[in-house]
Amino acid sequence: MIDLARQLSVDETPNTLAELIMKLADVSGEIAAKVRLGALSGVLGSAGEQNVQGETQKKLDVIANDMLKEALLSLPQVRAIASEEEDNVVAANHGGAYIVAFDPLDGSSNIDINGQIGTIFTVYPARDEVACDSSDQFAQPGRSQVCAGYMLYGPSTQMALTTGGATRLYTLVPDKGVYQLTETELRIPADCQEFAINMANQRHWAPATQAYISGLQEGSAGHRGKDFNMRWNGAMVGDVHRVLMRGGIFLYPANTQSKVHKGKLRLLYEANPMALLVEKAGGKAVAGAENILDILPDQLHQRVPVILGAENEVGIFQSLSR
Ligand code: AHM
Ligand code: MG
Repeated sequence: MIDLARQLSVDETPNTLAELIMKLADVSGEIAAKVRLGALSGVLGSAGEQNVQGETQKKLDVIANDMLKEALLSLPQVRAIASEEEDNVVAANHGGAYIVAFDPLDGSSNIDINGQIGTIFTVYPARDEVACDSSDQFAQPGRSQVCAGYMLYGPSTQMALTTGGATRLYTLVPDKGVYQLTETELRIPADCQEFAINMANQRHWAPATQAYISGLQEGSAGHRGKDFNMRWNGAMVGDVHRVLMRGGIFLYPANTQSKVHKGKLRLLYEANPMALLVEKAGGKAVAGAENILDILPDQLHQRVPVILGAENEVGIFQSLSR
């Protein structure tokens, strides 16, 4: 078996980027150990605070954020970081070549029910013409990402990663804290018969989204001429992981509720890294008419609709959005 460090070297990942990825991997091993112990490690429950987006933080949101933040700020190659749990960009080291954004604990509502949760991360080149602590550091389209990935804390801890080439899958050996390569190249079939969406929001969707989902529900009796199944984890990491492993389409579309009229998920540290992983696995990721990776962000915590997965299926949704 090939471990993460060896594979990064085989992939000719620049040393400074490989070190950064190894640091993220090490911290995720420590987070996974806390998650595995659950109530025994005192990490469950609410932290009693709200983040900049008005969401109540769980203890594990704060713990994971602090662990990742401390580890990344210590690296000379990191110029700045952004996190779902930080109001503003945090400056790190002036000479750093990279900026890093992350959702320390995705799927927070699954923490206390022993459900799937994860960490999502992305790395961009630092911008020399911009101050370290400026949000403009991150005003780059998703196509500029040099690396994107997530760790899924499930029955086993796994990391999906692309450094610009294939989307690879690694599995953590818990006792050793080492990730081993377990899938060299994930591929998403172009067609599918499985979708993931929070159906409770149905009445708030745009007419085109309502029509598209109705077509899936009608199945072989409708114009699509085939049956679809539905799965929903409530954690993007879990739902996107399933799409990467066995295909399907995942949707968190725009809806008319005030907070989420542009979608619920955040462009920088949720939509963009997942979109890159999906595209590198042969899939497609759109926000409606446009590809997620082409969007130029105008705010650090900007939200976007996210529709990703099987190329042809996402294409059908996209054609209805035009
Ligand atoms: P989080 O980062 O605070 O956990 O929020 C993001 C999560 C996604 O993982 C998931 O797809 C979505 O929120 C589910 O939200 P909801 O249950 O409100 O539909
Ligand atoms: Mg999240």
